[in-house]
Amino acid sequence: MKDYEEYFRTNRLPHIWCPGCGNGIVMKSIAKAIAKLDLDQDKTVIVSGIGCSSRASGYMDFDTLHTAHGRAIPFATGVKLANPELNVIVITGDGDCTAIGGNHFIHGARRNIDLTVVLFNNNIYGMTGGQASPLTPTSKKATTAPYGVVDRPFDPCQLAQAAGATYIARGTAFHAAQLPDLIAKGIQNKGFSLIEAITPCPISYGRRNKLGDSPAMLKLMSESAVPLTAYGKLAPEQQEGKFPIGVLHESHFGEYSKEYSHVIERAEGGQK
Ligand SMILES: Cc1ncc(C[n+]2csc(CCOP(=O)(O)OP(=O)(O)O)c2C)c(N)n1
Ligand code: SF4
Repeated sequence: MKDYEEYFRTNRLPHIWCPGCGNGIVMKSIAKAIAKLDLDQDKTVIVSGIGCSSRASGYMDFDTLHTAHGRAIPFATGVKLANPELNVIVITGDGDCTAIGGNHFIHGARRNIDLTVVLFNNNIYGMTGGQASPLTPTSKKATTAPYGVVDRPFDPCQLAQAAGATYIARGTAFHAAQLPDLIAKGIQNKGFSLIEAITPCPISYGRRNKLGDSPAMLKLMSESAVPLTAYGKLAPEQQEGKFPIGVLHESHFGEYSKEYSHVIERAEGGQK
């Protein structure tokens, strides 16, 4: 079994991330999950969109695809259908996954295609300087909402569950010891898996919203995140400002590339 550090392209360092950014914690958690499962490096593909978080694919020593903004899931779908033996991991930001890529996200989950989507949720468009995303909480400030966001954010985990994803988990950069296990379970699920990783962006989000520096943002995560079972026991008013972490949903449904192979067999056999 390899040490997780062997999964990085160290010649690509230093990375572009700001001091205090949580993206490195989430990227390391993906590498640790791969090391834990001892995945074949030559059969593991990492696909990302565009954004600060999506730059992670360039630092990871696998076959990697840094695609177009919002389009990581379609590219990953193509990779998986072309070679269902591959482990395909998607790295995506909250804007990438739920704004411009929102429809792909919903339909990836609906198909239950075997992708492991790690959603780096920093609640903002980090790379382009702080525009609001569909996961920016109501009343928080963004360059596109200097007086506060009016829209309600949606919950990407509930959205994925409603659309048909068969494994859903949420973790945070503060709970760095738990995150690799949540990701590893997602990789093991033969279907569409979502791991929402809540991560601090002190520059484009925290600063504008007076949330303090990165340690202060991590502290806030530690106070707001509650393990699922304990969260379920809280009264609605106690749940205010808090969110559940851990494995949130598991179910079974036919995996898309496998189902599609039956279509190919039928077509080759001349059956309808
Ligand atoms: C089609 C297209 N539209 C817009 C952009 C500009 N753009 C680059 S990254 C980005 C948002 C990044 O935010 P997010 O996906 O949340 O990732 P983060 O940078 O926060 O990790 C945008 C709008 C682009 N590159 N391509
Ligand atoms: S802008 Fe935010 S998300 Fe992007 S590298 Fe800086 S801290 Fe990280």
